[in-house]
Amino acid sequence: MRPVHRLATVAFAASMAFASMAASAHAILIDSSPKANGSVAAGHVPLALKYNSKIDQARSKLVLSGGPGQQDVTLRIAADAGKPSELDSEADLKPGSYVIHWQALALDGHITRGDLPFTVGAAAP
Ligand SMILES: [Cu+2]
Repeated sequence: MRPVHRLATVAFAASMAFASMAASAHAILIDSSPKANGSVAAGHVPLALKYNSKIDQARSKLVLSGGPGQQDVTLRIAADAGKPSELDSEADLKPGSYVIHWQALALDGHITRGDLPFTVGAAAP
């Protein structure tokens, strides 16, 4: 192989590697409120799941399960308030153990899923 061909091959391989990196920019949960396995006081609880990339909020999903009733509730996701990489919601919660089952659609078309467990303790006095 002549050197010029070798160089072209390397450049092509590099561009393919870059393309596959860009295609794998699906959503990874990097922070949340409540924190995973964290605890918050009972009452009105803001919920925020923060991702490493922009989310299609209209086609993502948050389902809350647990608590005294143990039934699943689909949470309303707040419209983008200048936070395109977050899924934000809120709930009035009694003491108990909860899990948010989240499903996030990233702009690359990939869906990721995960669970965010947390505990609600007695209301602050
Ligand atoms: Cu992806």
